[in-house]
Amino acid sequence: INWKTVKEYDDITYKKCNGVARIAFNRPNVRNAFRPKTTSELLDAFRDAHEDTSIGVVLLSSEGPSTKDGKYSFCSGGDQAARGHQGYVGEDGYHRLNILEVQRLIRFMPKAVIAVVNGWAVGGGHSLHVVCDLTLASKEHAIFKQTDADVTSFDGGYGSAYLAKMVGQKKAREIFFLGRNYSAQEAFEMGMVNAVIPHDELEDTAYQWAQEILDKSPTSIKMLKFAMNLTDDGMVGQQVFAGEATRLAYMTEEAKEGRDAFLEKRKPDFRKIKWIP
Ligand code: 1HA
Repeated sequence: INWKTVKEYDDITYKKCNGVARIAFNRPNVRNAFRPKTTSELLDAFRDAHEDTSIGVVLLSSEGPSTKDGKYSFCSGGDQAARGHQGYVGEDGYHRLNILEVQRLIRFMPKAVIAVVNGWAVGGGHSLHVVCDLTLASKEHAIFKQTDADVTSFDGGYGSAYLAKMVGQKKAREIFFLGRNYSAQEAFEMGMVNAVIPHDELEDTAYQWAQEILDKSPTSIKMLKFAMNLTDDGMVGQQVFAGEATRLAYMTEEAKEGRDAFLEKRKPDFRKIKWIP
């Protein structure tokens, strides 16, 4: 895969190749925990991938392993060393929780986002994989774990409530209430992982899945993602889905008539349009 670096960051790497963007955590020595700088960089990269019309699939991955002990991690959630009394403190001194904005970008992006879990997916890092459209996990190194209740945190949105839709209420409560470790295989059996992949093949497999998606109709993928989001996202889900419906309506003859009539300062002639059942 001929990845080209898009932009240099401190806490993440950002590359593109052949319709695929790869955004990866790059703090392997703290298990890829995110601090405010990390989330700002993630927002910047995700916004670029969102706007880039040549990109159809985003891989959310991680660099590693740790140079300290050779262990792999996807993401261990909020950096506890950067945590103040009201949130995570950035260089500007403000307390923030903007990983939730990253979650929303993933959720509402009109493209597929694949979590490539090559090691620990813990706390807010676990929630990130939950919100991605698909999850691929390393057979040898992926470990799924929810530590929110160990550190007085709780992702009460997608991380928990949406997880419960995915793995069932009992299992989701077990994951959060007991905070145990789950292997890639166990996560697969629960329904929160799409495939368990030998570690050495994980990145290539994710890229190959992305290429398969890129062979599909972009409008179909987008509408299907938003349709599947809709019932869980309330009025915002309806807004996002309906926005795309509006775009399709704009492409019709009657939309052209409506626009032209306004610009020509005349009454639109919608009578010529058929009421197709
Ligand atoms: O839930 C939310 C939010 C909810 C709503 C709104 C916003 C939210 C934002 C964030 C979050 C959260 O993410 S809360 C959950 C925060 N994360 C954690 O509680 C996980 C903490 N880490 C661990 O439990 C373990 O490190 C581990 C299971 C991921 C890995 O264990 P392991 O392999 O035994 O490694 P360990 O020795 O513990 O860690 C290696 C190094 O990485 C340590 O540093 P060192 O002693 O080498 O100097 C360790 O301190 C560091 N590290 C690991 N995770 C974090 C971390 N440093 C800071 N923050 C971390 N999360």
